[in-house]
Amino acid sequence: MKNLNIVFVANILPLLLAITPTKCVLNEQELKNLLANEYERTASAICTKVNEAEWNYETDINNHEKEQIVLNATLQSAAFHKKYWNKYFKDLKPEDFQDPEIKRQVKDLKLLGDSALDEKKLAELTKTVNAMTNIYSTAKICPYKDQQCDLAKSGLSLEPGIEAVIAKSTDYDELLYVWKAWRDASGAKMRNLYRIYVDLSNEAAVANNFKDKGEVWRYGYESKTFIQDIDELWNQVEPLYLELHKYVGSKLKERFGDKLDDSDGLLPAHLFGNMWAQEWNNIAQLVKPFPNASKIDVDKALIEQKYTILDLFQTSDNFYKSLGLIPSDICYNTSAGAMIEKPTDGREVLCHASAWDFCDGKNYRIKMCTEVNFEDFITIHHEMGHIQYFLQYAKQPITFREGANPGFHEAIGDTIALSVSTPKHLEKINLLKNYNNSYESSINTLMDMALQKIAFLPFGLLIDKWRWDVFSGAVKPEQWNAHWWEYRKKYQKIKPPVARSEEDFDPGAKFHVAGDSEYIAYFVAHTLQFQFYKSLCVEAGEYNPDDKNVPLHNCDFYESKAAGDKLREGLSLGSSKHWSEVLEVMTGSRKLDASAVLEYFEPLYKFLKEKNSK
Ligand code: X8Z
Ligand code: ZN
Repeated sequence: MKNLNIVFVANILPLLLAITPTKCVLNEQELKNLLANEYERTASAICTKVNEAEWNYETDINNHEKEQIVLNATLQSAAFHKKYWNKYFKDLKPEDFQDPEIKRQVKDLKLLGDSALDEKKLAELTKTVNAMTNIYSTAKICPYKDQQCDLAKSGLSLEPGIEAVIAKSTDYDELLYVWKAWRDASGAKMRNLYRIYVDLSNEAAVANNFKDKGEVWRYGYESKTFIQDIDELWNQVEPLYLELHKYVGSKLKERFGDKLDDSDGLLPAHLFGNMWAQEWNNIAQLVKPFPNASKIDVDKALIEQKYTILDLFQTSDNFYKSLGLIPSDICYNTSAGAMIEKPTDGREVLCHASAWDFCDGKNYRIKMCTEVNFEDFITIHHEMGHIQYFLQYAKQPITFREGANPGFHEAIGDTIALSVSTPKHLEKINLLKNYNNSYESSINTLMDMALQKIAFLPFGLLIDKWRWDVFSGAVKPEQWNAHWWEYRKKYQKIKPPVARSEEDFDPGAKFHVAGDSEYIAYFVAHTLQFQFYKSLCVEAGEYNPDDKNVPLHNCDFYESKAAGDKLREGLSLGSSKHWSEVLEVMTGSRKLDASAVLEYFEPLYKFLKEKNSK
C-alpha cells in the first residue's frame, strides 16, 4: 500500500503541476469533502515520500544521490502544497466556517511554511540545512592522547566516542580538550551556512505574513502571551535551579580544586558530564548527597543481566502495553526498517535519536545509535512516547496529526520515564535489588532526577531565546557567539572554559541548531511532564495530593489502565483542539504550571537550602 501511494503521487504530480491553478471557492461541505478525501490521500502520500527520502538520507548521510532525492521530494512536496494553497486555501477565513474542526484546519492550511519560497530558494535552504546537519553528524576529533591523529583512522565521533569521554573522564584538561575540539569540528564550521539559513528561513516566514522565523515557531503555541508564560515558568523554578547549581558547584570544587575558578559564581561548562551541560546525570556519583545510603545503579544491572538493545526496547514497550496502550514493536523492528544501533558497515548516519511517522498509518520507526545503559534506556522511553502519540492520533486528518503543541510531543515519553525511574518500578522489573527506602536514599534518588530535569530547564529555555533574537535581528551576526554566552551565563550560570570569539559558533555545536529543530518544546515538556505525571499518578490511585505521607516522586503508575485511559484520551486528540483543552482532559487544568515540578522536588529543595546555607 505504501508503494502504491508513492506511485500514485508520482504519476499524478506532473499532471497536477501542469494545470494552471484556477482559484476555487468552496463552501463548507465541499471543503469538508476535499479535506476528508482527495487532500487527505494526496497530502499523506507526499508526506510519506518526503519522510522516506529523509530516512534514507539520514541513515546514509554521505550519500549524495540520497541527498538529491531528498531535495527532489522537498520540491515536489512544496509544489503540491502551493498548488492546493493557491487553488483552495489562500483566501479562506476560519471565521467563515461553522464546524470548529474545519475552522482549525483552515487556520493551519492557510500557512505554507518553507514551501512559500520559490524553487531556487527552497532548494538552497534545504541544501544549507543538510550541509549543517552533515557537518554535525560526521564531525570527528582526535583522541586526547593522540591529538595529531589521522582523523579518518582514529577520529572519534560524537556518539559514542566523544560523549563517553565527556561522561566519564574526571581529568580537567582532557575534558577541556574534548569540549573545545568538538566545537572546532562542528559549530565553527557552519557559521557562514547559518547566515544563509537565517536569511532564507526569515524570507519564508515573511512570505507567510510573519515577522521572522522565531514568530513562526512561537505561533505553534497558540498563545499571545507565550514568551511571558514561559518566563513565568522559569521564575517558578529558578530558585530550585540556583540551589542545585550551588550544591553541584561545591562538589565540582572539591573534585577540581584550584583548577576551577568559580569566584564570579559561574561554573565552567565542560565539567558536567554532558557536552552542552544540559543534563548533569553523569556526575551523579560525585554529587550524591548520602554516599552510604542505597543508590540506583541500573547500568550495572543491565550489564550483569546481559540486556541487549532489543531487550531495552521491549521493556519499554511492555510498560506502554501495561497501561493498555498500543503495542509498538513495529517501530524498533529492524526488519521493518528501524535503525536501533549505529551501523558498522561504513555508512555515516545521523545518530541523534528520533521517532518517525511515515504518514501512511502503517510505518513508524525509531532511529537511534543505542548503547546499553540507563541513559539510553530513558531516551528509548522518550522516543516510544513519540511513537505512541503517532499511533494514538493516526485516525485524525493529516493537519491534526501533531502534538497538541510541540511541547506535548516531547513530554509523553518523559512522563512514562518518570514512573520507570522510580526505585519502586526498577525493583519490579528486576533492575534494582535491596533498595532500602529511607530519607537518605530518597534524597539520593531525587538528586539523580534533579540532575536530569532541573539542570535541563535553563538550557531548554535559552536555545530558542537566542534563536528568537537571531531571527528577529535583535542580535547581529557579529555578536552571535557573544550573545550565546550572555544567555548561557544569565540562565545556566555557566561560562566557557576557554576564551571564545566570533570565529566560533558554539550554538551550532548542538544538534537542534544545526538541524533546524525548534527547542523551546523541551522546556515546555519539562514542565508538562510533571503535570501529566501527577495526574496519571492520581488516576492510578498512586498519589493523593492531600496525603502528605506519600510523596509524589514515589509513584509508579505501571499497569494502571485508568492512567492509560487518561493518556489515550488526550493523545488521540492530536492537535484537533487547542492545547489548553487537551491539557484539561489530561490533567484537569488549562494552564502550564510548574507547581507539580516543585511538589515533586520539595524534599530535595529543602535539603539543598539547608546544606547550601551552611
Ligand atoms: O532531542 C531530544 C530527543 C529527540 S526528540 C532525543 N532531546 C533533547 C536533546 O537531546 O537535546 C530529548 C531531551 C532534550
Ligand atoms: Zn523527542
